[in-house]
Amino acid sequence: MLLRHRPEAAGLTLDANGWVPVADLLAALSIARADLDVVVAGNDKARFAIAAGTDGVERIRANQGHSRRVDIDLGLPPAEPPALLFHGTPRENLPSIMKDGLRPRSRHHVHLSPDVPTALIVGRRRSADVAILQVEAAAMTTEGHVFHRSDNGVWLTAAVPAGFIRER
Ligand code: HQG
Repeated sequence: MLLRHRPEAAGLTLDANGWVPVADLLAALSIARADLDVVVAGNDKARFAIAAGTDGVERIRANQGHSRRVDIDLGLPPAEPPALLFHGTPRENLPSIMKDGLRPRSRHHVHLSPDVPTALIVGRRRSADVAILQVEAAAMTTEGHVFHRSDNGVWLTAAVPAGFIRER
């Protein structure tokens, strides 16, 4: 939450790539390093990365999913996606998606899953009635759309035009 959506609520400032010193986060949350390690290791989606910078300072960031209002650049290189990627969404969104395509909404990117089971899990966060969409990702790249793969395997792109989407 703090690292992706409201860092300023805890007095934290993310650097341009979304990193914050581990020591600052521990101080802001009043928790011990061991507690943080349990959270990071136990996270089901490997949401967080910890790395030492060239200055020797250990920093932490979220791997993906930042709010658009948090102005950071993950610095992920463009990546060649597989032929198909998947997206799980409440069925009620389908008319709008088939008209306007997939939009990033409040996030920096549209999030796409590498397989159907993962897309189902994402969709079920929001609804019991989930539609699974198939996105022709490789075809999108031939028309200039750029993809990135986050460190936890989520595929990111700016938007998906409706023509590349069909329901499975
Ligand atoms: C929908 C979680 C109508 C879109 C998950 C989705 C994921 C449209 C919702 C990650 C639309 C946005 C991302 C359109 C998009 N018309 N509905 N034109 N375009 N939508 O949460 O993909 O916990 O921002 O289908 O596990 O659900 O954050 O995106 O239902 O990996 O780490 O608008 O969030 O990870 O919802 O989930 P979200 P998402 P974290």
